[in-house]
This record gives sequence, C-alpha cells and structure tokens, in this order.
Amino acid sequence: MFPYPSGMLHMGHVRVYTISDTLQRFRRMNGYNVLHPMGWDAFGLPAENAAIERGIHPATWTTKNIAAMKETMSRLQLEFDWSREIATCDPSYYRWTQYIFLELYKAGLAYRKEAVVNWDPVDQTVLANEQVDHEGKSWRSGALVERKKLKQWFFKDLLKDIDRLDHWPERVKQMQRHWIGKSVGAEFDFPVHAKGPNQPTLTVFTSRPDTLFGVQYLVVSPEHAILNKETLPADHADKVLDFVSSLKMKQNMEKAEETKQGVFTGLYASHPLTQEKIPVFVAPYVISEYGTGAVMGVPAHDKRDWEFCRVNDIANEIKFVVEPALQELDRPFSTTEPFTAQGVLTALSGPFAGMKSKQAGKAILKQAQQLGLGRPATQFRLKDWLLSRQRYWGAPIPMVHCPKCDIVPVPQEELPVLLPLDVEFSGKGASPLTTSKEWLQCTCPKCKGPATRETDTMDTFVDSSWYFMRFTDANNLDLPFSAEKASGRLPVDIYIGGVEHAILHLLYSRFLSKFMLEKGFYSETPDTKPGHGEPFNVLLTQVSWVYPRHPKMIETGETPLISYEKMSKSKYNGVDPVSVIEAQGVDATRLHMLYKAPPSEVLEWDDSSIVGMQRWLGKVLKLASTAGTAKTEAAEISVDSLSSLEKDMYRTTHETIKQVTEALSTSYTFNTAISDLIKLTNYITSSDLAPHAPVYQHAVRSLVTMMAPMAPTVSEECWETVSGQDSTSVFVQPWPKWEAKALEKDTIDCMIQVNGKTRFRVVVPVDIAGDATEIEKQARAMAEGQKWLGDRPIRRAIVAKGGKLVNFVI
Ligand code: ANZ
Ligand code: ZN
Repeated sequence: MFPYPSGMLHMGHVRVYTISDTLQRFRRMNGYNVLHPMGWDAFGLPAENAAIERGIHPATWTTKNIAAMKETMSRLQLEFDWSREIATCDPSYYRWTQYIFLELYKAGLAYRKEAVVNWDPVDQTVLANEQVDHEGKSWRSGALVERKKLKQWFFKDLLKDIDRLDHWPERVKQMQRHWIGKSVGAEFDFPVHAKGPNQPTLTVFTSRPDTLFGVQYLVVSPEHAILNKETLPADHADKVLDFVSSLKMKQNMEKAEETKQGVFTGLYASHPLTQEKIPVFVAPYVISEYGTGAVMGVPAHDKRDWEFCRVNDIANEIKFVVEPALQELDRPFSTTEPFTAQGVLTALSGPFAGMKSKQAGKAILKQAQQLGLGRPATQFRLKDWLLSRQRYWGAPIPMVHCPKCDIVPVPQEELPVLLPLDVEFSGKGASPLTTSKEWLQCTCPKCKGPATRETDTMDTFVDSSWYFMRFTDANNLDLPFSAEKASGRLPVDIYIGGVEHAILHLLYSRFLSKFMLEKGFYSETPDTKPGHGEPFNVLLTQVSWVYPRHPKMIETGETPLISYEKMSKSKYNGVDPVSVIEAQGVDATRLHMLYKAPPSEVLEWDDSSIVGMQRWLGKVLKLASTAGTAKTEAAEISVDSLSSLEKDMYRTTHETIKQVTEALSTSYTFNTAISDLIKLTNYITSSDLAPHAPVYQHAVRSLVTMMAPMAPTVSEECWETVSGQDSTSVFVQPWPKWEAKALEKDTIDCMIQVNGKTRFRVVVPVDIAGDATEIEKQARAMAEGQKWLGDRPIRRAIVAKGGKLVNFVI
C-alpha cells in the first residue's frame, strides 16, 4: 500500500515496507521477475491545511514531503522500481483518474443526487465527520453544525464475490461482508389516506414478513418525500416540518436518534391485508438511505419498535403475533418485552395462525403479492460511494454545467482538467476552486455555449483504488494502462499494508478492478487467481501500531491495559525511524521489526531489545571472516561420504533452508525465520568442524544468503568476505535449495514410557525405529533402563508416533 506523503515515514510504514522489501528480494533470488513499485497517495486534506495555515501551496508542500520520505526509504535499503513512481496529484496520473470517472459515468455507475452533508453555517463550508466535535460543533468556527442537503457525486453498486478470496484474512472478509451486508426480506405497500388528488403509497422494507399482522404504526425517515406541505394534514404540517428542520442541527439529530423521539404526521395508511387504519410517524432512527426509508412498526417483535412505541406513547396494547413454539418454551412467555425470535403465529394473524415464521412469511408475502401490495426484496446494507469533496487538493471531477444542456462530461481527449494554481485558501466559503474565475468559466462541449466547471473534486479513495493497475504500465500516455501489460501482471500477487484500510480502500479497489476487467481494460489469463477481477491475491495485513513500551513496563513485564494511539502523521507519539537507523543501524532495525512480532500483531517497540539483533549480526560477521580466511576451492558435497560430524552440520543447514524458505514463501512468519537463522549461527559457531571443510563453508554461505533479504547490508558485506575478491552481489546468488536426502537422519530420538509415564529417552538407529524388541534391548542396557525396568518382564509394548514413542507395560 502506498503511503500518504505526510513528510515523515513512521515506524508503521517501516514495518510494512521492510516486509515487502524482504519478500521482493527473496523472490528475486528465487528467479522471479518481481515488480516492486512505490508511489504516493498525494492528494488530500493535510496539504490543503498546510496551505491555509502556512501559506505553502499544496503542490510545493507535497513535493517536499515526497523527497524527504524517499530519502528515508533509501536509507532503509528499501528497493523499489522508481521508474514506475506514481504521485496521484500529478496531472499525468489524475488525467487517468478522470478518464476512469468518465468510463463509470458512461456505464451509468457515476451519478449525482442530493445527500446530507455537515455544513458549517459560519464558514459556509462542508465539513468531514472528523471535523465535527462530540458536541456537534465545527472544529474551526465552533458553530453548531447543520445537516444540509447538497447535490453530490456517487458511484453505485459496490460488492460481490467476497467468498472467492481464499488468501485474505477471515477477519478482513468478515468486515467487508458486514459492511456490504445482505438482508433478504420483502416490501409491502401501505396506501396513505391523504388530502388532495394523489393518494401516495408508503412502501416499507422488512426482514420479517411473518410479523405483518403485528404492525401498529409506520415510521418514515425525516428525509422522506411524503413529508411536504401538500400531503400533510394542515393541522399537523407545521409541527412536523418544524421537527424535521430542527433535525438539521446535527446535535438535535443525534439526540433524537438516541432517544427514539418521533412525531405523529397526522397521516394514516391502510394495512395491505386487513385495511386497518395505521398511524404514520416520522423519526430519525429510520435511515433515509436504507431500504425504502420507511419501516413498519412491530413493537411486539422488534426492540427498536418496542422502545419507539413506549417513548412516543403510541399504543396501549401490544399485538403479539408470533410466539415461541411450545416445545421451545422453557419459561412462561412474557409480554413485558419484545419477542424477537422466530416462532409460531398466534390467533392475531388470522388465516396464518399456527404456521411457523418462515412458512408464514412466505404465505403472507404471496397473498400481498397477489393484491399487488407486496414483493420479495433484498437490501444491501451498503451506501453508494459518495465521492464529491468540496476541496481543492484532489482530482477535479471532469464535468461541465451548462445552462442549456445541464450536466455534460468533458470529452476524454480533453483531459486532464487541470487544477488551477491561482486559488485562495481561506478554509472558508465554497470549494476553493470557485475562486479561480478564469478556470471556472468554460465552453460547453455539447452546444459550445458558455458554461461552468464542476467545482467538486474526487475523494482521494478514488485515486488509490486503481493505482496498483497503473503500476503495470506507469508511463502510458494514451491509456490508464495497456491491456497487454496489465493482463500479464494482474492480479497483484501480494498486497501488504495496514488493516485499518481493510474495509473502504479494499472495497473500492475491488470495485474498480472488477469494473476495469468488465470494460476490457485488461483480461484474465486462465491461470489467474482468484479471478473475476479481484485485485489482490494474497493480502497481508498489519496492525500498524508500533509503539514504544514504557520503561517501567519493560521492567515489570506488564502489558498495557490500553494501547497507545495508532501512530500517524498527526500524532507524534511514535519512534522516529531516522533516529533509530542512526543509532542502531539499518539491518538491526529491519531485523528487529521482523523479529519482534508476527506481521498481524501489534509491535511493541523498545530500543533495548534491538541489541539482540546487533549481537547476532556481530556473530555472523565473525563467522564470515573465519570462513573467508579458511576458504578453499569449492568442492561438491556428497552426503554418503560425509563423517557423522559433517553430516550433522549438513543436515542442520538443510533443515534451516527448508524452514526459512517456507517461512518466506508461504507463512510469512519472519520471526521464526530469524530465530532459525540464529540457531544455525549458534550451531556453526560451536561446532568442532574445521572451517575449511566444504560442509562448513556451505553452511556459512547458506546462512549469509538467507539473511540477505532481511539484512541486506551486513549480508552483502559478509558475502564479499566469504566469497573473496571476485565476488558478485549476494543478491545475484541463487537461493539455497534443500535436498531431501540431507534431511534424513541416521538416528531418531525415542521417548520411553513405563506404564504410561514418560521416563527417559533413547537414541536409536533409524532402521530399528519402531522395533520394540530392539528398543527394549537398548533401553535395558542403559542406567535409566535398569532403574525403571529392572528385570521385570515386559507384558506389552505400544509403539506410537512413528516409532518416536514406546510405552512398556510392566
Ligand atoms: C418489521 C420488523 C419486525 C422488522 C420485526 C424487524 C423485526 P436488516 O436485517 O438490518 O436489513 N428497517 C428497514 N428499513 C429501515 C431503515 N431505513 N431504517 C431503520 N430501520 C429499518 O433490518 C431490516 C429491518 O430493519 C426491517 O425489518 C425493519 O424492521 C428495519 F419483528 O420490519 B423490520
Ligand atoms: Zn450546452
């Protein structure tokens, strides 16, 4: 995941990029043609705030920050393909963001509609949610924030295919599922008795059609179209509309939502099956963007409805239309709280009494359907993606407003719509783009008359939901990327980054990746996985909390009850990577990052334990020098002609190769890879084998090569030492291979149990493993055998674990 150029690389970044750099070096050494790109998610609010606060132009600020972060990356030995560098704020990039926007518009997936935004009435500007404090006031002006409807741009239909993602963490998939959420149910129509010639209908969405007979009122959201002067009865209209407009204050809205406060509209609707007269309320707990923006209130079977009914004093008698099936009743059925489970329909449900919920739901829906007052419906709990921002530092939405032709797209060949430079940054008023008069005026592409440009810019999530595709062909001047190059590379093999992006960024990326595939911008080869335009095959997420431990906690070994705030550009609670590299060295820093915690866990940073890594590096340097001095001509090693001492070292080396290779290629458990390499180092150091022995040389060379992806500088140095003057880089060495033959052991350890209790161990040659009689002989020859078995005869011997355990029953 590319970073936001805040100006400082923080430890969370260092962790993510150390992991990816390790993997790319590893794959390259294994002969892969690796694409390891880097770029900058360079549009966004902080640049604009710097402009407002310090008078620096966002472009200048961003460029300076990119340079600083690049410098840190190079000091960390992070190797990227800089020929493909992308900055999303560069016209050569955002031109294509705009192009893709127009593709979505052509496909009917980009549209404009009114949406509620946070409005600061003093500064006359739209605020992001984070800019409104807990009292509902603007962070800037302190004014009470209003909810205002403005026309905004959206993308629609983001979803599907989550279950195909085999190599994504289950937790991330669950979060996406939850975000998207699918609810299967029905819609019912309630004809409304209103004054005037048009009789409106209220349509509700319910997930419980079986409770239709329990409806005691309807509730519409404050934004519902039925709430207008023409439809509302005269004696109620003012009160209702006042209530609705009081909700424009975010503060009032939240309070009403929480207390389930509502107001009777004066309207009645008739029940689709019983024609009963049902009162209609308005309340903000009904959300306008979900379902139909109207619900049927069934207080007996829904908690929110129960509470709403109680708070607003709606009905004195609650209708229970479902009750638990007799056999499930473990205590008397209580009517003092809602019964929300499924069950059996009561007599109050007329012809459907006695049916089970599921079957009743179907039957009720069928009847309503026959009357033309109901239909099956599925709701996705996903709001469309609101992508308009009333901001400067983003890609301009390539649209034109013409008094004659309404909204007209900018022709794709006229892109990019460049951001003007002469804007005012006051943080007040409408979007800064409206202050550049020259830019604002344009000609309509359709009628050639005078027109104005769209002043909204795109959410920066749009920029970052397709950049990985651009990396396949980053300098293309004619298209977002060539189909051939993209098809050869996509999907991304492994995507590494913070889990905080698990929902939105990944969801949007999946949306655009599927869209681009559908539109033929690239194609999938038969062996592509997981297919269907999924952008990322393996997803490796980190909790990007890297925080310093309090010295006192290090002392006492306590774990914190609350974790520190996430490190980020705005919080200066972090460790500065540059000062760590300066004090501790690059490789020790990288190793420590990889060693302290598996990628998915929180990393606690304390400078004191980095010493362990430095010590290890020192040991390897010493080993390299010993091996380098004793170096002889490289000789072939044949397992069969090795002494047992040599065989042991050879086997230990190959075991390590096997484990480290697996850790770096499939499980990404860098911490175990490092501890295996440390064990090998200790093994070689304490071995009695002479350093000129080919097996010894092989062990040291393998060790140095395997360290290289994680500790590139020390490994390079060691490689020069072990391989001599004419050496080439360690990174062009092939990755060591392990031989199955080398792993074979001559002996195995066998645990001996006596009457089921583990007593001692014997080392037996492999060819008698599992042979109880032979093992008994060996065991009796040992002092421990004498102690536990004595001369007593064995009644039964049980061999288990492939001969690694024998239980003697005596
Ligand atoms: C009647 C009913 C009876 C309901 C009952 C539930 C239980 P999920 O599962 O999340 O989709 N609902 C529908 N639209 C709504 C909106 N715009 N704002 C707030 N609530 C809304 O939830 C579906 C249920 O949420 C619907 O089913 C509806 O209440 C409510 F015993 O209808 B139900
Ligand atoms: Zn026009």
